Amino acid sequence: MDDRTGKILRDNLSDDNYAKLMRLANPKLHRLVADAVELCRPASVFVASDAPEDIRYIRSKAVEAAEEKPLVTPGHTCHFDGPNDQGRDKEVTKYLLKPGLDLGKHINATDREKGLAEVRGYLKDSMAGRQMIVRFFCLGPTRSVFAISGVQMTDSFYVAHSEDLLYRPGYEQFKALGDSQEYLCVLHSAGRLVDGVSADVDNKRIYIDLDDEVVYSVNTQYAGNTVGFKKLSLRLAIRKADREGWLSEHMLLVGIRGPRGRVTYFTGAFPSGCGKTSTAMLPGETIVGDDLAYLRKIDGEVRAVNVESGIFGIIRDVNPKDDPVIYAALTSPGEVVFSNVLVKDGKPHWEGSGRNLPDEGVNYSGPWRRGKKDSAGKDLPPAHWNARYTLRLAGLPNLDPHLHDPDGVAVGGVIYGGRDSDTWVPVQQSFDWTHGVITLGASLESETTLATLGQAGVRAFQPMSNLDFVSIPLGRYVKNHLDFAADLKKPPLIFAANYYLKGKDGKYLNGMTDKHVWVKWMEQRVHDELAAAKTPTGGIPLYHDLKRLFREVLDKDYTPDQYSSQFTLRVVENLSKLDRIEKIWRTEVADTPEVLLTVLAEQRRRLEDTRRKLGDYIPPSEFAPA
Ligand code: SPV
Ligand code: MN
Repeated sequence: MDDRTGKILRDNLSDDNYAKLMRLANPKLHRLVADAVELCRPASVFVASDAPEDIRYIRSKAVEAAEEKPLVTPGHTCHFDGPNDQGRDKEVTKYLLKPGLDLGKHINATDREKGLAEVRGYLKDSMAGRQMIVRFFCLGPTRSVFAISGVQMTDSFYVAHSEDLLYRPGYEQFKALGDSQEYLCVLHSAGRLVDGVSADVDNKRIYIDLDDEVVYSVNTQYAGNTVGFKKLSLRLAIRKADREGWLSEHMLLVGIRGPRGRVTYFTGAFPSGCGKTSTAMLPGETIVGDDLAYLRKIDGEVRAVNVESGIFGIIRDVNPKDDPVIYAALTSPGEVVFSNVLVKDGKPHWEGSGRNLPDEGVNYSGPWRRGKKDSAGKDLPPAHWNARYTLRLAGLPNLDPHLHDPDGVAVGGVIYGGRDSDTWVPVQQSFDWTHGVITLGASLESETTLATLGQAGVRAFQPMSNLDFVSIPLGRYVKNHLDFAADLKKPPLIFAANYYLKGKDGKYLNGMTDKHVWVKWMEQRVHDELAAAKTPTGGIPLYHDLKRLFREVLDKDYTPDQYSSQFTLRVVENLSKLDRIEKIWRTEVADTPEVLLTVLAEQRRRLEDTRRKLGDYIPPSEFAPA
C-alpha cells in the first residue's frame, strides 16, 4: 500500500475497521476505498465482514437512519424512494468511453474524462455527516468457475441491507483474492437527503467506467440504480463474458418437473415487468433465480447459475391465486424489505393483492388518500406500479437444491419472451440454435413498463431482454450467442413465450397461469416426447397435447376454439415485425453478423410463401406435425 493510501485509511477508519480492511491484502481495493473516502468525505467508514454481527448492524442502522420503517409483521420493513426515483433511469445511465470507442446507437455512452469529472463532481463531499459502508459479495456460487467478486461502497443502509438479502457474502472470498484486480467495484451515494429521500434527483447519474470496472451512482436510491450487483455489474459482466467466451444474461433460471420425477432446467429472458419472476416461481416447480444468470459451456453442455441469491421483485399482482409462494412469504414473519407500497397501520398494501386497498395511508408521495394527484394532476396510485419486495431465496419452500452448486445446472432450454399484444403465438420453438438466437432472441420486442422511467406501453426493440445492459457492440453480442452453442452436440432448445397476446376485442387470450402449460410443453419437447406442428416461424404445440396439459397442470378445459385463436399464425403482424427488426439490424447496427440478415430473409420468404397459399391469418390446423 502506498503512503498516501495508508494515511487516508488510517486517518479515516477506526482501528477495528482498518484491521478488517487490511485483512484483505489487495492494494487496488485499498486504493479504491481511500479514493472514495477522499472524494465523498464520510463522517466514518464501516467495513462489513461476513460476520452475523456486521450484517445485524447494517439491518438495524437502516431502521435507525429511517431509510426503512418497521412494519407490524416481524422482520418486515418498508423503504420509500422519491417520486422521480421509482425505476431504472436509462437516460442518465451511461458508459464512460475513451475517445475512439463507439458502442453504437442503441447504447448510451459519454466521454470518459467528461463523465468522470461530472459524476465525481456530484459525489464530492456527498457523504458528509454519514457513514460509508464497504461490503463484499460473491456473484454466482462461491468456490466456482462462475464466481465473480464485487465490492460496494455506499452511504445507504437500505442499499447495503438489500444487498445482504440479494447476494452471497464475499468477504472471505476477497481474502483469497490476493493482489488480483479481477473484481467489480460500485461507489454509490444517495446524495443530499430530505426526509430520508434523495433530494437532488435532477443530478442523478449512473456512470459505468469500463476501464477501471468501477460503477458510480449518485443522487438516487431506487435499487435498480444503486444496488450495484444487479444491473450495473451485469453490464461489466457482459464485457468479461465477451472476453472469456461465456454469456452474462438477464435471465431467470427454473427447474421444471417432467414425467417420472425428471427435472429440466430453463433459462428465461423476459424484459422487466413481463412475467419473469412469476415464471421462476411457478407452483410445484423449483426456483434457482429470477433475474440474472451466467451461462458457461462445461464438458460439452451449457450450464448456468444464478448470479444472485435473493429476489427484488415487482409486488403488483402478487396474490394467493397467481403467486401463492411469494404471497405466503410476503405475509409471514421473515426478513422482507417492501419498497414504494402503501402502508396503513403498519401493513403493506399493493394493487392486485386480492385484498381491498385502504383509502388512505402513507406511500412514496407522503400521506396519501384516494384522489390525491401527482404534479401533473393525474391520480396518484396507492402503491407505485413498480413497487417491490426484496427477500432471500433461502427459506422459500420451492428453492431448488442447486442454488449454490458450484457447477450450476444443465440448461435444457432457453425461453425468450416479451410483452407482445399482437404478433407471436403464446409458445413456439425455433428450428435450431441459430434460428432461435436470431428470430426469437435478437428479434424480441416488448411493450415498455414502469420498471424504467418513461412512457409505458410503447413497443420497443429488446434483443435478449438485455438491450438496456449490453456493453459491447450489439452485433458482437449476438455473434457471441450464435457462437456459444455452435460446437455443442445437443445445444439447449430455444423457445419463445408470449403471455400478453390479445384477441380482436383487445382482451388477453390467455390467463396468467397458462404459462405453466407452455413450460411443461417445452419440458417434454426437450426430451423429444411430443410432436410439434411446423409453421414458418417455428414449431407450435398440437391441440391434443395442450388439452392434456391444461387438464394435468391447471385442471382446466382447453377447447379447439381457444387453441385456434391463440395459435393462429398472424402473417401480417409477423411480416411487419420482420420489417422493423430487419431495418434495425441492417441500418442501425454497424456490426450485424451476415447470418442474421440471411436467417431473417429466409423467415420472410417462408412467411410470404405460406401467405400465398393460406392467407393472412392461418389457423394452426393448417400446419402439419413435423
Ligand atoms: C429490472 O428492472 O429488470 C429488475 C429490477 O429486475 S432492477 O433492474 O433492479 O431495477
Ligand atoms: Mn431484471
